[in-house]
Amino acid sequence: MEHTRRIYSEYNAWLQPKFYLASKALRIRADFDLDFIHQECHLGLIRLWGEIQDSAAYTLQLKMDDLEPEAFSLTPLINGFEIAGGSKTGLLYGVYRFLNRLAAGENIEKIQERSAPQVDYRIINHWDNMDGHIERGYAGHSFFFHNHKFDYDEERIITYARMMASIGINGICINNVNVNKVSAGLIAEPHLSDLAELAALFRPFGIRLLVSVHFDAPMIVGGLTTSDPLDAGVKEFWQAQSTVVYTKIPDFLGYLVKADSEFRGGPEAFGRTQADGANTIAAAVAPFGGLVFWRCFVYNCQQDWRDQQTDRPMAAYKHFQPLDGTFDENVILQIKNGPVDFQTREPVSPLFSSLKNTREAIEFQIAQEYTGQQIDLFSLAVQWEEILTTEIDKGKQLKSLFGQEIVAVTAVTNTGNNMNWTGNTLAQCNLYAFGRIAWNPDLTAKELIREWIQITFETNELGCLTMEEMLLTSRGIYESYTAPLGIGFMVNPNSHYGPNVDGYEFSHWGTYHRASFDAIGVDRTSKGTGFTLQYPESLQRKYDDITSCPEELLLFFHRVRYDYKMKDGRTLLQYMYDSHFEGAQQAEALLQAWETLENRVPQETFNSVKERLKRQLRNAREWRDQVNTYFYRKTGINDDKGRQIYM
Ligand code: GCW
Repeated sequence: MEHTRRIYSEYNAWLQPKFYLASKALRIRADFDLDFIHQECHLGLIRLWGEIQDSAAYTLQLKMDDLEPEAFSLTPLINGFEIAGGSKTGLLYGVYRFLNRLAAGENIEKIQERSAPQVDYRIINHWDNMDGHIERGYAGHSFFFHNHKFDYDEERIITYARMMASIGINGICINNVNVNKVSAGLIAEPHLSDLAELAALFRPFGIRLLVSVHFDAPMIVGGLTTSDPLDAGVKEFWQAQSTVVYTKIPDFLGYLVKADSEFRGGPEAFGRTQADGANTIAAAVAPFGGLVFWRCFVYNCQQDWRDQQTDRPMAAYKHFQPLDGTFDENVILQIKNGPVDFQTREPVSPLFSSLKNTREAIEFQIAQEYTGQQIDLFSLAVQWEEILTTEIDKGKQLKSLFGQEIVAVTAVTNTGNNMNWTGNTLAQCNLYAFGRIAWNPDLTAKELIREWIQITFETNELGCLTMEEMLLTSRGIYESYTAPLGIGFMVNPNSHYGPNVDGYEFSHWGTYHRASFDAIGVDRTSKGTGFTLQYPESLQRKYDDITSCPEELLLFFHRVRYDYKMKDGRTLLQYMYDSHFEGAQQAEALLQAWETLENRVPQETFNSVKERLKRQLRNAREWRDQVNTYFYRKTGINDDKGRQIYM
């Protein structure tokens, strides 16, 4: 037991002992074949109660019941409690949910819940490279790989699997979508045997593994001269190699593919369509019940900034919408939540409303690439709630597609080998919220944030409220001192942290704000680039008309003069100035709020979060000054309130 406690306490995250409730006398009863779940339950209760005194009087009953496969129910009984699941995995979810609710301080007699996930696949994507470096990783190195091979601490993997299962994750893709020559070999020996061993560690937790595969694997791994998906030899390669994979790992979930995207090979290089590419690989895994997650992040990343015709957000739709209905049943198109690239604010990708006969996965990014890099505070739950409740067609919200066209929810994770998993302890909240929202998109940001705080910290109501307020406001604060109104980017090239207004303005990535002396933004209306035409008519009209376009997306859809009057009467320019001055001030308020939590959270957590909030404040001031100076120099117009702008 000592040993197990050590695992829990070393890795500071939910499901770790934040406090011991008084030990409880109870007996756990389970069907004879539920050993593993019984153990997990026992372990969790020991964690919370210090010890369990065996007594027949109070019984915790674990059982299988007639529920949907992954569903569970939690029911208090007279002198006992019942956790039931529609399958072993369902029961395991029930056990973790029960433990988490106890950890949040709830009274066992009041815990009652019945729950089933709305989508079948809830998946974490790691962008881990086999050399150990994580692309867009802000919490240390990979805990799977080191030095071009598998290299992991088994205990950490088990703790991780438990953590992920406790929020309902059932699929994990362990390597970066940017597959290189080494990781292309994950589907072949010698790596495949190691992959099988790792899969075995996750299996008891109901988690199936996937890997990102290289579209050119037929050449890299198979030694062929082509990867043309319609070539007979290429088809044979995928079939033979997949047979090898499934022989080793019969419950392998499948492949994730980034093709024709950011210098990656793909079907279009051979004059074939995205469907040709996806279907060839899908046919190879279909006999084994495998899936192909095919990313829609396809655009021209070699654009000339002089070219005003090409509009990057339009690309995914252009490539995929015409192919609707032509993908095999086991292909799932994986679509980023917005049409550009995980910015602080974007509209919802028009692919969601326009693909009618294709199975889809929505892809979020928990790794805070453009949202503060786990230095600046940014609660993604707030952003996700907005996205999921966005209207995508006459009164229909995006989340209504869950369990319909959207069969999977995926996200790029924010974890690494830092002791606390996510670098910034408060960023754990995003990881937790992702799993919960993938399970149930009706949960609000406020609920998710509160749950996580209560499970993770032992603090009084005031402490909880302080943290809750910090997290709830964090997204708006970050947005206001960076690139608000949907304009996006303005970041330092490559690192994507810190301000650089023209950092991407004359580059080939297609992300231009096109600021001049009198206006800023790209006209994406039906009279401009035509992007809005990719939406159903009601939305197209809403976005086209500058007066009905949601103001927070103003500069995503419209090119606007600086003297344009915003809804509250301020000019656009004044709005920009205010936003940056106020955002930097609020960043300071975040730091002050955190300072009130000293002695209410573990000292180490207090110190490291404080350090990050100080860095955030420096960052916010830098953004404020660079952006304000930039617009002052373009326009020569002063701030109404006469605050300091550097000339
Ligand atoms: O936002 C970009 C990132 C790349 C990433 C790419 C993608 C893994 O900057 O690092 O590549 O998106 O989603 O494929």
